[in-house]
Amino acid sequence: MPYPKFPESCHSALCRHLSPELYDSLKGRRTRYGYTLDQLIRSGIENPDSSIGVYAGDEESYTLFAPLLDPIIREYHHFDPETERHRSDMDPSHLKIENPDPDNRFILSTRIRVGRNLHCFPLGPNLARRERLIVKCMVSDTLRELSGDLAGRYYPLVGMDEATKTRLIEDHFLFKEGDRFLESAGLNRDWPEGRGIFHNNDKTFLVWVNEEDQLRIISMEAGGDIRRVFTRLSRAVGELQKRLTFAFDERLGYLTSCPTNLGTAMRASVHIRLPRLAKSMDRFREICDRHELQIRGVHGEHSESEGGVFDISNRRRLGITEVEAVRQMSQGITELIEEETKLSES
Ligand code: ADP
Ligand code: IOM
Repeated sequence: MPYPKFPESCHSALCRHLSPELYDSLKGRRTRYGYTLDQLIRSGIENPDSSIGVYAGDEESYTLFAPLLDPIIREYHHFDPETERHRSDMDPSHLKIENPDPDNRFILSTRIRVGRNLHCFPLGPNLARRERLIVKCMVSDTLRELSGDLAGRYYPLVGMDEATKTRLIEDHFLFKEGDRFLESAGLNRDWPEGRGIFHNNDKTFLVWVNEEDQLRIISMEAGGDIRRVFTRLSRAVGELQKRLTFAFDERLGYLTSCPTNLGTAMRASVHIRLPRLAKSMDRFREICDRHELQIRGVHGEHSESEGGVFDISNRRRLGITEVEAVRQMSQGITELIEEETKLSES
């Protein structure tokens, strides 16, 4: 393939960092699992409105294609992969925060997820059909061993009726189907085979299997008790990591298919109602930028806000511990609530 043409309107990290010279120097490379530059960048080329536009196919992609990926990682996470090392801390006793909205006036729900992939397998974009099924069996068998409040059931997507699927998606429990960014990255191959969702009775602990990452481990509940959601997540991840070996790199932390998720692979978010700030977007963005928070719509990435409700989460995931990322999110949310309250009184 020749050097790709990006439209004028394209602002993705890919189009800003891939020069014709860099493309030529990397185009002949192939990882041991056979992943190429063209596969790595396909999503960003087919979807010029991507924010990033690259997906790694395996652990080695992060070293073999480092001349493209390192600058993207540096820019997104403010972390230098050449000189720094990631640190992890999921110990809830280190998280000293209060519920920013104890009267439930603003926060509808809190959700914290981490992405994980199994060591010794390629990442999702480069996973063969048989490997995906093995991953599914390993993960669902492991989940069956959980007990107490983490015990639940695995529901395969194959055979799930449309009404159940739609309800789970609308209630924010299940991933959407047919995401074009993932489609171009090869993440939707053989859909829906090998995909599914595990959840406990209360739907406060969930695991997505074989979506953008092989596992998305999720803790969520109504309201703003961020610490309780984090504590449950930390316990669940601890139980799973006793039984499964996750892809991890000393430098880059947990390895994920999208470089925005490296490190903690954690996105801690609240769904929050901020109708007045929604009318002062400059002020809203300024507060979020200062706290390194990302604004998404109510149906996740690439969706719009509805009724003044936003999904606000930590933006950085690498070079920051899990505890620090949650604390940062909580502090930003506290300031957003203060500002919304001021606007309603003025
Ligand atoms: P991810 O966080 O897994 O990268 P998305 O941004 O696509 O992916 O979000 C996945 C789903 O989780 C969406 O349905 C989204 O609305 C839901 N979600 C995210 N944050 C919250 C929250 N705080 N409360 C309830 N649902 C949430
Ligand atoms: N994580 C991924 N879905 N995203 C950053 C896609 C993109 O817009 O590049």
